Amino acid sequence: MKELTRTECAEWLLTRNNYVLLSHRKPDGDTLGSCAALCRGLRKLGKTAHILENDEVTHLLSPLVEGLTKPQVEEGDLLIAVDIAADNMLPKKYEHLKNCIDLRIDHHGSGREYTPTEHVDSQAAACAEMIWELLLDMGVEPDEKIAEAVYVGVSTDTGRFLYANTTAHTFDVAGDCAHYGADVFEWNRKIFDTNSLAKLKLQAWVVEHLQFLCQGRIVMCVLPASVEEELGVGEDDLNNLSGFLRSIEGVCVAALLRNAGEDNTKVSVRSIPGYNAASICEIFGGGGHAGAAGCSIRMPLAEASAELEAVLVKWENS
Ligand SMILES: [Mn+2]
Repeated sequence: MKELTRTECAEWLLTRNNYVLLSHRKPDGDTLGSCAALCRGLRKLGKTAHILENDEVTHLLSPLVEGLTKPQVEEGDLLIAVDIAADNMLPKKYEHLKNCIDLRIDHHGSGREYTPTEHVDSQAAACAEMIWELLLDMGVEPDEKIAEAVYVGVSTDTGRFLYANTTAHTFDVAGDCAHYGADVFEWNRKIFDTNSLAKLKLQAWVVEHLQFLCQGRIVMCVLPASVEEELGVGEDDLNNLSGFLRSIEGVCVAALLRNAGEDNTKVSVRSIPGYNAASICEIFGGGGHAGAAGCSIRMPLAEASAELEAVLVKWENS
């Protein structure tokens, strides 16, 4: 595997053609914003570039990739994975492509190598931050659409500049995006200041049904599938629900438990600095980051909850 610096990556892209960009499963603002900005930038340079259609793009983010996609790979296309940490993050539909990807551009330091060439910067808060620099290196004059796509990537991967990954450089890139005409207010409103009613009802339910442990330093909530159904919540509404629990004053560790099939429970853990969510999830064979991690417990919801509670209390007291 060959690692490329930014300059080498710019050179790699400038000397080739016919690019197909891949986003990850459950595509977020960063993978789609990065794909959109790179695709537009390459087109500005006279290259042929497309984003491979991803069935899971939500209606909120679909405007980013509008007019840039194509349904399948053609002979002679060069495949680039954008913001995809490991080949198991590829959309199911594109699993057959996993050995054909030419380049990975990514900011996941924990990523697994699966391409012959990669450009990875684990210091970047968002992949879109890397794309912005890469485009400038290639001599692309950013336009409003590119700026908007990069802004969506940078703002979403930093939780609107709240997470610990946010650096001065992240703000610089976001500032540049505003300078080049990104409609920052409109995207912020759409992405961060709009909730479905179902999501707010879910948050209300969670507040009524949570359970504090260890004098309120730990909070747990067990969310049965029947409640999800009753409230009519979708995957988008469940996004970062454990982060919502973590935001309660005094809470150091928050855990949300959900049904994942009859005898399986999905656990999502969030923690503040000084507490390691990943080390809790590793006990159950899961993993993630210090602040955000997940695991599955092969037990029905109630049993898994009792098991996790015992582990959390023991862990907090050790
Ligand atoms: Mn990302």
